[in-house]
Amino acid sequence: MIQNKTSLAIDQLITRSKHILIIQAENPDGDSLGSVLGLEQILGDKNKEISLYCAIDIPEYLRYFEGWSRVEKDVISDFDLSIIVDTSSIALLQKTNHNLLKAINNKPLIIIDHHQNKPDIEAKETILAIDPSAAATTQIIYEIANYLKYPINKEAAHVLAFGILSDTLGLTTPSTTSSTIRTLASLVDLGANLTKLDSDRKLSYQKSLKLLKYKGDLLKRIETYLEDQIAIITIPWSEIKEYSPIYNPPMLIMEDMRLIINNKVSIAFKVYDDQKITAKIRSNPNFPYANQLATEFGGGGHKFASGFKTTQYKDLEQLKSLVISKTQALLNKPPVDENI
Ligand SMILES: [Mn+2]
Repeated sequence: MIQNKTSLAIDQLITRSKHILIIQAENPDGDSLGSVLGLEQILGDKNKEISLYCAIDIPEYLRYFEGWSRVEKDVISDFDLSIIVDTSSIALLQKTNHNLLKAINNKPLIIIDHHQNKPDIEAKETILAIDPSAAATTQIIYEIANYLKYPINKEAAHVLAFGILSDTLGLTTPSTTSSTIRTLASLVDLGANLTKLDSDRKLSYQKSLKLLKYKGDLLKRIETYLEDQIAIITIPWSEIKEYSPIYNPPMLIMEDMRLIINNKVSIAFKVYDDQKITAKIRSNPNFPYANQLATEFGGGGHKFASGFKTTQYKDLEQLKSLVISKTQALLNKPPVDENI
């Protein structure tokens, strides 16, 4: 829970501000988008002028969600308060315009976040509203608005619910608590439409017939090694040229590869025409070494999602056998019990 005095301090800053800039970090997701759109509604109803900023484009998979296009990359400077949502780490604001960062530093700042890390963003006057026990930033926004008796209109309730469902994968992650569910229940009372959220999300899965047939080709080409523990797909340059502008080919089948019985790690190679080869690595919870594997080849990432790029290999077969042997070494590490 956010302390009452924090909410009251937030209220004071908002009351004395006219133009508020709301910022997402460089990894926008459903929760951060729901947070900015929810705040846009709630603070808009308090007669504030609102601008939404994100240094990078909102990813395609979120664009079915109405309102995403109001998030801008343009830098504004005439705001008098900024609010950063869903991160408190400066490492996620590296692409943010330098002048904008300076302006943020010189004005009051509110950070609303639910991540565990130690906050390292600081401005002239900073209020931290951070609660790692919350399953989503939108949950915290609801709690603050509710405490301050700020009206939460139907649209706000809908987008805040979207944030919760998105970060909790539909209330199924270990971060989901009874208070997450109570918040969602209140948002439903206020007009969030869960049926619409789900049908909109399913619409975003629609693909052209051409892409669906191409996915069929890719499925047939999956190779597996070491009793299906490793699954590999290779995308040649001709297909990168043809399909990448409409869809990133590995994303068509990597989830299916992970569902192969015994699979621990899935790798998609893209082979370019200039000796560049990229690898996207996704692993299951029993193989939390995706980043270690990528690091061996000059890349990086997270325990279950990583990647690398190389120009050192003339042919893919050489790289592939090296990747397989490095993976085998990691497979031989003692088993770990990992929570996701
Ligand atoms: Mn979040």
